[in-house]
Amino acid sequence: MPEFIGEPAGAGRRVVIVAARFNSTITEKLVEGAMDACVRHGVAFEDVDILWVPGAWELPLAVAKALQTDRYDACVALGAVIRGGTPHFEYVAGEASRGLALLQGEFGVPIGFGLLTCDDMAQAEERAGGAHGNKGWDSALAALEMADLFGRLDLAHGEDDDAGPR
Ligand code: INI
Repeated sequence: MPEFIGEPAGAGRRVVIVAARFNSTITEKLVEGAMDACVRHGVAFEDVDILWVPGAWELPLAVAKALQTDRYDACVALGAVIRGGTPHFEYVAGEASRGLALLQGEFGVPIGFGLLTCDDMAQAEERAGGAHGNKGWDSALAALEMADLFGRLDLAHGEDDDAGPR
């Protein structure tokens, strides 16, 4: 039985990082982590575009616009939603997550999910280069692995057109 597993092989791949400016002390670290993961895994520096948007709410639209260009093999969406005293958190975090999940299906391009949803700033810091690692790095790696997986699948089934990096 054929089995497929991707590797985070970035050589020749084009990546778009879409990041929210809201809670920028956190999201800047997520972007650094994602960028570092891409470059260390072979993506050329000039093949990574970074789009900054106001907040997590804006992530799905910016990702959609980026993927419509058909330029990218993988996408990384980064943001930090921190729980406040009102239900606002639930709407922003929930809709941004849902939007990103739907876009993966729509475009067939992997979107690394680096949207932190935390109770407080301390939790976010732990996940942006602290005790729990850097979720920007993790989500970039996942997106590269998925792009590689689909390349292998296409190769195995003779769909060479899409097999390699764009
Ligand atoms: N955006 C975030 O990225 N994180 C948050 O914690 C947040 N909170 O808490 O409000 C947030 N709100 C802004 C929102 O994403 C939009 O940018 C804004 O509503 C304008 O459309």
